[in-house]
Amino acid sequence: MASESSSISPPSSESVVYYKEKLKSSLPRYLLQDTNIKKSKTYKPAIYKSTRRNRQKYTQRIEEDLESQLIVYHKIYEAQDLQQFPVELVQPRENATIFSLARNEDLYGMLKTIRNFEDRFNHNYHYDWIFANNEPFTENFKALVSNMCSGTVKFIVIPKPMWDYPDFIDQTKAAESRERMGRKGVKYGELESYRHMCRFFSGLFFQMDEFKKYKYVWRVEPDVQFHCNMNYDPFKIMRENDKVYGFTMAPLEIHTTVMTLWDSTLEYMRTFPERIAANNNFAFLTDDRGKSFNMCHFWSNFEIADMDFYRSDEYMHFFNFLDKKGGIYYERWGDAPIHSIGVSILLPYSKLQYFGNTGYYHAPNLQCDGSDRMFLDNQCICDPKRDFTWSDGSCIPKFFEIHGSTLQRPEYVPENVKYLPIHNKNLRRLAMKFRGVGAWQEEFDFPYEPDKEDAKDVSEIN
Ligand SMILES: Nc1nc2c(ncn2[C@@H]2O[C@H](COP(=O)(O)OP(=O)(O)O)[C@@H](O)[C@H]2O)c(=O)[nH]1
Ligand SMILES: [Mg+2]
Repeated sequence: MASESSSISPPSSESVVYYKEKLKSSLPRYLLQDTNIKKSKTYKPAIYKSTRRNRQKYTQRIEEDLESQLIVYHKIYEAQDLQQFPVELVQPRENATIFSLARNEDLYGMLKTIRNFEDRFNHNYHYDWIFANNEPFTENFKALVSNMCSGTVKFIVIPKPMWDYPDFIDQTKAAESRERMGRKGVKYGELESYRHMCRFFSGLFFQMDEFKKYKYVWRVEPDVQFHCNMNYDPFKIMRENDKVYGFTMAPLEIHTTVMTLWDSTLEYMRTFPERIAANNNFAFLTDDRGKSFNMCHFWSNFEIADMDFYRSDEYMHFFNFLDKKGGIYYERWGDAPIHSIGVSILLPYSKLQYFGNTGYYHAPNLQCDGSDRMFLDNQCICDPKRDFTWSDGSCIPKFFEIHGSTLQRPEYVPENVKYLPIHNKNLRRLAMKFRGVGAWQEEFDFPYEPDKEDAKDVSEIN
């Protein structure tokens, strides 16, 4: 396989300056529509070209929106404003949407995030933004949020079956487990809603009608921050490089929430070896050749994904298998480990994309890596000393170590930064002893990239 670099090079500063000057002189004006779009004669999408074909298309879109009984707010850009933009600034966009799940009480955290996300990225693209809630959003939420977004905004009430127990779950058992985990102080252990949320993200959201027309989604949570500009379109990176899953950070899962997730994963791999991808990312998930889960997972509060994969038989078969095990409710399996395991065993690792230098922050972790040049070009305001990505508790170094033969880690990362198997005291001791040499990894025959034959071996390991 050809060598590929996973770091993103921002566009030249000349072009950034050019964009900025253009933006200053031609900021788009917009109108905030009220919900009664049927009466509106001025409806136009964010990127509007006044041709007969477009008019027909968008009239049809209004009708579809009304049919689906959604409350839809649209920002209206006047065509002449857009024409002043450099073409690259607004077009072409990728077939993608931003997505936030939020409660009404998340309003101010959401506004803070939107303001920041628009300033750092989306004012260049005006990507659509979908907001979903298990309850109706208040008028106040919709008005303030719409006012902050630069693209078309949609508010969705999640259909009840997508935020409820499936038939096969024993709700008494689930309640007992919540009570027990709550008593033990497991984070979110007592929360029913948290489990519905995890299931919704794991296997459901992309099936909602509103998502069907989009290929890519970028998940953004209330209260997260971006401390660097994104002077490029990550969706474009995904498409041009045929990537399926984009991530920033990879911390360790709380092991008490996934007590049997690994057993179920191995059972899946044993039962359906033909479904396991060659050259996959399995080795990322384990430090002992598959015996145990090392708790490494991509932190899904930042996630850029190709939803065609989520909607595929490959992923849905895997999700349904795990769903039936009941661990989402009887334990507290999160969407982050479920997505991470899914993309790691069902896809070649070359489909996974690390996004560096975003300055992304979700409490308590910060991604603040990058070269000096990137810090300048992207106007980062985070402290690199607080970077979690390449620190001891992070699994990102492991991702690059195990795929080192074909995947170059970013040049700016010092050579002495190594993955430490945090979750396992014995392995950690071994790694500390041989730190910098990588001998502990040889002990376990790394890099380990199981192909279909290897997947069968997993049964022998266990
Ligand atoms: N609508 C709705 N959103 C929720 C609920 N619980 C969590 N969320 C959203 O789900 C995402 C993850 O929840 P969060 O509390 O941040 O969990 P954490 O990131 O794992 O600590 C955030 O976007 C929340 O706004 C809920 O009960 N209803
Ligand atoms: Mg969160």
